[in-house]
Parts: sequence; C-alpha cells; structure tokens
Amino acid sequence: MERRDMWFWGVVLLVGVCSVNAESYLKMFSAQHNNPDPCYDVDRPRKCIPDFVNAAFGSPVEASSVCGAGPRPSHYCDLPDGPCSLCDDSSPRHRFPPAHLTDLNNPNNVTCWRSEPVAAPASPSAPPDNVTLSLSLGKKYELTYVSLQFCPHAAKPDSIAVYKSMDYGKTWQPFQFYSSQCRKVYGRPNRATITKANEQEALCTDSHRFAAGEPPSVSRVAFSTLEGRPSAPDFDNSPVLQDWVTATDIRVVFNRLHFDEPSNNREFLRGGNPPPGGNPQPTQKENENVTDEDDSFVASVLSADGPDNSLDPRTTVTSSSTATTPPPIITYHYAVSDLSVGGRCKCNGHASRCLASGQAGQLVCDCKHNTAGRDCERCKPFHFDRPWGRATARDANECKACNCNQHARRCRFNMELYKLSGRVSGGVCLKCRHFTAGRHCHYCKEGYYRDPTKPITHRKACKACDCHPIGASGKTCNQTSGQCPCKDGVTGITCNRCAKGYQQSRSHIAPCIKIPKISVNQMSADAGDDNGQPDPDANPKEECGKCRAGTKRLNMNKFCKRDYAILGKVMEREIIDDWSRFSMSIQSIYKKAADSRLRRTSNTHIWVHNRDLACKCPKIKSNKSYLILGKEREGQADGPGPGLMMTQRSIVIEWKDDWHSRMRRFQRRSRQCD
Ligand SMILES: [Ca+2]
Repeated sequence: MERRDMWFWGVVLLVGVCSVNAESYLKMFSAQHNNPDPCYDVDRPRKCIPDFVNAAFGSPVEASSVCGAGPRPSHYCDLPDGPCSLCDDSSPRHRFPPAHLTDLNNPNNVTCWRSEPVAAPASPSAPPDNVTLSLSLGKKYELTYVSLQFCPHAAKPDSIAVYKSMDYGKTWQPFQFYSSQCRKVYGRPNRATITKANEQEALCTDSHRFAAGEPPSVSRVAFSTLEGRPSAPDFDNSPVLQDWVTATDIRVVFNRLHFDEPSNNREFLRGGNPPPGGNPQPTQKENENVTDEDDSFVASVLSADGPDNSLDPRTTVTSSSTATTPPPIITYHYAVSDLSVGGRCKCNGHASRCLASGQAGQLVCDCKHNTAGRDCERCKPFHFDRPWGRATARDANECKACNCNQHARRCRFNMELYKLSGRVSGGVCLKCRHFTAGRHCHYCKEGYYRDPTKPITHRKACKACDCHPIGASGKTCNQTSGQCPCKDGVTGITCNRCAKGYQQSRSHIAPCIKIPKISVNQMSADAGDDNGQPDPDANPKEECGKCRAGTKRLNMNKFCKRDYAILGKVMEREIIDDWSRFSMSIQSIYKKAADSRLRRTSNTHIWVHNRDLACKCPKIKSNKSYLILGKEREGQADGPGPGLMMTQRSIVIEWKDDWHSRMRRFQRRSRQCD
C-alpha cells in the first residue's frame, strides 16, 4: 500500500511536469476510497476502475543487449570523464540485467540496466543502434504515461522510439518518438499538432533535449499518452482515445545515443578521443539537408519496427569491435535505471480491481455489472437483454439478464427488437423448455394450456391439451382455458360428451347428432335441412369452404372497395381465447380513410379468428410481410380488442418486393374509384 501511494504521488509530480492539462487526467482516473464495492452505489451499478499503478513494476523486460552478458566481461564508463568499470553478468556486484528496470526505484540504491557498448557513429547516416527493451504487462492496461529514468552519469539518448502492442506482442504500433532530428531519423515533423482527425498518431519531439527545470541528478524522458490530444477531457466518450491508451506490451528502441557534434564531443568522450572515422558535420546542415543518404537512414530505423526483422533481441548488438578494444578508451552505452508505465488495468469501467487467476497467475479483471472476459469486454452468459457497453460516469451500462421466466438457459440479443422496445429490452430466449414458447417463454406452446393455479415461472405452468380424438376438431386447445375445439353438438373442456339436445352417433365425423324432434308439423320442414346427410360443419376442412375475398389476386375493383391498403411485417402471435392476435409494424400505407388511425412506421395488432386461421383464410405467419386490404371498422363492434380485424372479406397477400411500383399505380388510379 505504501508503495502504491508513493507511486501515486510520483505520478502527480510527473504528470504535473509533463502536462498543462494534468488536472483533467487525474479527474478522469479519480481514485476511489473507503467503499466496500466501488462498482455499486448501494444497489445501483456505477462506473468503477482499478487503482492507478505502475504497471511495469515487477513485470518482465527483455533487452536486446546486456552489458557483460556475452562470453567475455566488458566495460562501461561514467560521463563525462570516467571512471570506467567492469560489467560481468556472472558476478553479482557487476551485473546490470533488465530486471533492474522494473525493480523498486529507490533513490538511495539506484539499480541499472546497461547495454553492451555501442559503436560510435561514424557519420549521421551510420546504421541505428536499435537497442531494444520489451516490456510485457501481461494484460490490457489503459496508460497515462511511459517514463524512462537514465542512470546517474549516463547519457540521455537522442533518438528513442516507443511502440505499443494491444495483442500481446503480435503487432506493434508507434506510440511516441524522441529525436533532435525527427524528420531525419523518424520521417516525422518535429512537434506536430494533433487534431480530432488524427488522435491516434504518434508524435515526434525534440523536447527531451531541453528539459528545463530537471534536477541534474535525475535524467528522465516521460511520455504523457493524452497530452495535446483534443478529446482527452471527454475521454469517456472517445473510443479512439480509449483505444489509443490501451496496451499489453511496451517496446522502447534506442536508435541513437547522440548525434556527433563537435561541441558535444567532450560530453561523451574522455580526453578528446574522436570516434573512429568520425567526420562531424555542423548541426544546422543536418537540419536543412535531407539527402538520399538520410532517407536510407529513416528507412533503416523504421524498418527495425517491422514485424519480421531486426527487433530480435540478439541481432542489434554492435559491440564486437569495441569489446575487443582494451580500456581505458571510453565506450558509449545505454543505461536506464527505471522504466515505468503509469496506468490502470483495463476493465472498461466494470471492475475496481484485477486479480491473478488460474495456475499461470494470469491477470484478469474482477468483473461486475454482469460482464465477463479478461477486460470485462462482453456480457456474461444469459445477460443479453441490452447490448454490452463501456461504463461511463452517466451510465454504468450494466448487462441485464434475459427474462425467460425460468424456462430457458440461453438467450441472444436482437437489435431490431431492442430498438422497437425503445432501447429497453432486446433479449430473445432460446429453446424454451417446459412446453413454453415466445420471446420470454411467457406462454404455452401449441397443444398446451396454462394451468391457472401455477405461476408462469413454474415448471408445470403449461399442461398438455387433452382433446378427445373424436369429439374435438383439433388437438390445439385454448392456451388459457384449455378448452378444446369441439365438433358440432359436442361439449366439455376435452370435447368428450354430447351437448344438450344431441345424442351420440356412430359417425366419427359427427359424433353427436341432433335428437330428432318428433313433431308432425315440422316433419316436412325439417326434411330439407336434416335429411340424414353428414353435417357439413362437422369437418373443419369442409367447414372452411372457399375464402370469399380470394386471397391471391388483387384488382382495381377490390382495391376501391377496401378503405385501407397497407404493407406490414407480422411479428409475434399471441392466442387470446378464440382469436390470434399478431403484432405488426406498418411499413407502407397505400390507402387509408380520412379518419383512419393507421400511421406509417407505427405498430398495430391484427386479429384473426382461430377458425379462419385453421382454414388458412387468411394464411398468416410470423416474421413475414403482407399486403393487407380491408375495412378499418369492420368487425370492431364485437371484436376482441383494438387493432385491425381480419374477416373473410379482408385481402391478405404475402408481399413480394417488386410490388411496390404496382401498388403505387393502384394508388394513383384510386382517384377514379367512385
Ligand atoms: Ca532500477
């Protein structure tokens, strides 16, 4: 805890130096204290973030070059005038391993990583050093800064490239460049301006050469990831910057220790020993003339970042000639005492801490708000009623469980339904069990009915219809009452007995027939109707007859005689007593009465009597679009509820895409309807 606090104040100082906008960064990553669970305000979910840490602390670093790690010991020399000392990786007192970059940075006991000596540049276009440090954070972090502290009496390098990876080192992208020769070394302008159009662009700056106010004992380069980026104050709402600060790995490439300038030679060389083959050029000329030679230098530096070549840690050491050179000639080398990466474990606002998980100790977010994944980057299973979102100060974007009335274990998200619901609910239950059906498993499937004594969430809420094989005209009972559809003259919930005034017959078609009335006067009259032929109404197929309106064809006469003509998409079906109620979204209106309630893009209900539906008169299925014509008021007086009633006069035709222009033609010609 003490260490973390030390870190926090270190960050305050550092960011204060680096940035004019420090306050907003601190606000953005404001610390949360003294709360049992920062992700909830009592029961209400709220945005939460892990503590600000030095993500590099204790993390593994790979260095392409380590002083004294080769077959023979080597030497390094303090600046400006020595002394020179031994590096020998096999001797604990003379070791300078990369682990010293991320150990506890104690000012009273500075520990350093040192590279093998690098060749002095023969000319400004000599190949770059490409001494590389690769730091693995082990998880996605959102970074505020990357900082390098150089060892006492060591040079601050001139040209440094910082890269980041968001995929554990598979691909890399530039994060920041430092150079006194930005254009020449990295092919970028010095101190370019960032606009909203290029907020994910790495900058190059020479500012580290002139770090005013820096104590001489501390030599540091610090990169503030959000500094100068216009959307930083609105970080919550900037996916671009959220992406920009995200990293799993950091790579620092030292390309050039210094440019060989006569006035600076004494800073680096003892006793005025010139670098071998040194042919110093005036600085101004370097700035002005970018020659072909310089271009090749840019290419060689930037290609060092290519995915397939020389970032291999073992390929860039250029010390073979200097290692054999006996001391006391001063040699150049890189020496860093601390590599820090300030930031927070990335959990997208859904966790207040990261924990080591599994045997490998992999770092993962302790996800709340029903989220899951290493970075809480998705909703956990069965919580797909809303789309996943990053938590913001205004909305925690909690993932919500689907409502399946305890009849389904899986569900999926449907954006169309979510939008139709006014962005409230978009979950669709999958594989409803216990004989339930519907988006929320909220009604009984065909052939079952609700047991009114049990709640819908009960495993036995739906009971099988028990329709009599002979007495009933179908197997599907009313889903609420359990009433089976009885043949004429048959009664009972399961259609198992004859109604009053009927008696059992031997016919399966008409199991109950009217008890003949013995009346002399009526004999002749009854003879016409009741002449021993099977009742045509007894068989549902025969009962259907021919749909009067005819559902297949539309002509001008029919168009004129109906007062509305609409194109609608039929959605969910719900059975209410003897009726089927379909929800429908109206997509086009080709005709409507002056006082019509129909509105385009609105939803309405259409009602079809189950008897008509069984006869496919009309034929309607869910999730299809239909052209529907009828009279808006027809059947409403004794209808089951508000909406459009489908009668046998209604015209219902499954829609085909190329009908639109034909319908427009009807629409134009309908002015001639009388
Ligand atoms: Ca150290």
